[in-house]
Amino acid sequence: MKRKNLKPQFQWQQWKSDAEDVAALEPTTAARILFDVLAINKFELALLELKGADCVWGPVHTSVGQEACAAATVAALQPGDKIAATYRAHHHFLSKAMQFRVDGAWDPRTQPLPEEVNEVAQRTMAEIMGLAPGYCGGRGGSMHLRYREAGFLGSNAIVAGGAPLAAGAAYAEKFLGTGNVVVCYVGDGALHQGALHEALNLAGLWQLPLILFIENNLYAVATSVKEASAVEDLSVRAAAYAMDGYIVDGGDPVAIYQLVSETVAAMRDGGRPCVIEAKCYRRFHHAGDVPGSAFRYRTKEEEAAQAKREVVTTLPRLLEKAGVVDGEQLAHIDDAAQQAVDSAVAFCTEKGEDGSYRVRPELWPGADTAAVGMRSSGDEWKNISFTTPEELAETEQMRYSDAIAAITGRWLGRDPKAIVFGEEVANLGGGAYGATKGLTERFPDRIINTPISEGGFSGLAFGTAQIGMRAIVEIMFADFALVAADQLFNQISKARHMYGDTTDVPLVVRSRVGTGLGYGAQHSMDPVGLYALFPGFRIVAPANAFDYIGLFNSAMVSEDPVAILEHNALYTAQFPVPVGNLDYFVPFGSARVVATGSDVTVLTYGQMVNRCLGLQEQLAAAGVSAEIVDLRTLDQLDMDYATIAESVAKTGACVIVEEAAKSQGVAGAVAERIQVSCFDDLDGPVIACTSLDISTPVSRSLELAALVSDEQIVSTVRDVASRSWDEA
Ligand SMILES: Cc1ncc(C[n+]2csc(CCOP(=O)(O)OP(=O)(O)O)c2C)c(N)n1
Ligand SMILES: [Mg+2]
Repeated sequence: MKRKNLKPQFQWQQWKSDAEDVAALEPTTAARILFDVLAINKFELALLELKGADCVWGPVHTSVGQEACAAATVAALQPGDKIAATYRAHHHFLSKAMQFRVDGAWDPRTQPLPEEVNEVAQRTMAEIMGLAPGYCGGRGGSMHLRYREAGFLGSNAIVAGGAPLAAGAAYAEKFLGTGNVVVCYVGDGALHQGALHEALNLAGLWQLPLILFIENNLYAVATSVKEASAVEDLSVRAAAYAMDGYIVDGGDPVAIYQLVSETVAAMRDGGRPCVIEAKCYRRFHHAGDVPGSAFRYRTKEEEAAQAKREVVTTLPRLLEKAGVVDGEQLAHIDDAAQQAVDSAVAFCTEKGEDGSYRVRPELWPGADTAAVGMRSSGDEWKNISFTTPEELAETEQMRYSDAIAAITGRWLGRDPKAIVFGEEVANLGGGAYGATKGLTERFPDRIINTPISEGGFSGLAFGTAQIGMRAIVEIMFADFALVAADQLFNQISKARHMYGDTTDVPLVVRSRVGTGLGYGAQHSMDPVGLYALFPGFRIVAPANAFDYIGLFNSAMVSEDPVAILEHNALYTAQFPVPVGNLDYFVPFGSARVVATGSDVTVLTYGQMVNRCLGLQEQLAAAGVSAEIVDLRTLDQLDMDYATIAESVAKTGACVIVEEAAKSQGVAGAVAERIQVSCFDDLDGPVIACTSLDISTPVSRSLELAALVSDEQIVSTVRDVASRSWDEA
């Protein structure tokens, strides 16, 4: 056996500064880093005091001990660079926001504190305390901070959840040629999450301008790195993703600054992404002001040894020794930091008669604003006129899948920032089912094949959308949404509301509903109820090519995420579409009566519209006059209850027909609303006619038995029409 030792292709280095490096640091930069370190430290201690006075709702995850990881990194960034952070993010946020508001010309050694710094401290503290003047109106709080203008894309309460978004932001910066880079902060605990590895794989694959900055503070809550990982130097994993890895002392801001400066400069020039691992330590337990030793997962001795390394004490001494600041200047900087924090405390709180702090009551957001900002204002469709099929004279037949490819191509041609991500989308002559047919040749840089990582590329697409691109994500089978669930639902769907309506999420997620193919339990789900659980999503299920084109056009204008559910059986079907016109719009929130009737209202959507229309004759033969309504938009906020109510007022009876398994559909929620709002018009209960409440079996006979059948639809509609509720 021949054996050969292989050399890793990528470098893995440890950086440590010496006196020369300190002396070489530009004095204003050094002073600025020191100011940030002191301000962050004082800010956190003030926050803990306010927590003690019951002024902060929720956990306080402080960055005490880790201040330099933010201060020295941000000092090496440009205002246009972006940060995506973990939930322990006060330090990143304060540094980035202060950098944005106060440029590098401010010398904290001698000049007075700029009012902008006070404002940052005030609004950051207000956000963390859940108060209206905060950056997200108090809704996001500490774990969901966001300040778009400053390039702070969000702190994130899902460990590693922000990594795909960071990779996506980096993708967009590279694609748009801005020269900006993205820093993604995570803790050591995040290194064991799939989302992080999917993001790193994509960043390495596409050589994105991304720094993964690991603050390895040795613990994730009370679990040590040793207990969680076979390797303690987590940056070794960088090599697996074609990245360089670096280890640096989190208490060595000079090394951090130099390292970030050099790697960022290389990246702006097309260099590869990297992983920086800062070995650091948090003074306190995971949250609050008690030390970790109180919970016995670390010792008092370890904490005492680490306390000596805290940058808040070492950096002033280091800079004084190097002659960068003198004693008087140190006092000036320390004072300025204290002033900023005092101004924040005074802004957010007042002292009660007993001398204790309390929140200024006028700063609470009004209860009436709790549900504000779920959706965009709708202004994006303000100047758009909508079309009905009746208005279009000349039509031609078009395959449903061809309509998808045609309208996608239309948008890629019209909007240079539109882009498609998905598995195999650039292969097989148009993806797994022809939805990108002919587009790879026309738009080779925007039909992007992804590795099999639904969470990674959905989150990455979300990140591109945060930087102004308009991404279309194809999820090959709808069931795979569950693999991407954190990105689709915790991140994409919640982002607008969670960040206090400070962000648009222009993203289209297309997905195939694969029932009736013998693909079984994990490829046959109709996920409509899943998406509907998260009201950030607009959901459409076009029943024909005409609606597909019109609804897709509306989706591509939408500032909210839109899920388009495409039933497999539709792809090969032909439908009339207007000749030579792809530019008409079908509105969201507009159901369509596709057959009029007087005995019973049948609400349905997607492929089931065509099935129900096909059963009209049988129903008529049974003496039933059914009014069939294509719901078209399926999320509760957009559900067209006006059209539904009008129909129910006429018929007095209602059946909801859907192919989804009973507990995975929307019939339950729709029925509840109809029963409440149309109670006086109804002769009896609203009945749901759905597939069995099981995951679809493979066996042809069992799949048939599972899915809602024509006989079942006809008999249910007939029974409800004849007011035989027991039979229905
Ligand atoms: C997906 C997910 N799992 C678990 C948690 C609960 N949790 C919050 S923080 C945390 C520890 C994170 O540790 P680390 O990444 O090392 O960051 P650190 O707290 O040390 O800064 C855990 C388990 C979470 N927020 N998200
Ligand atoms: Mg940790």
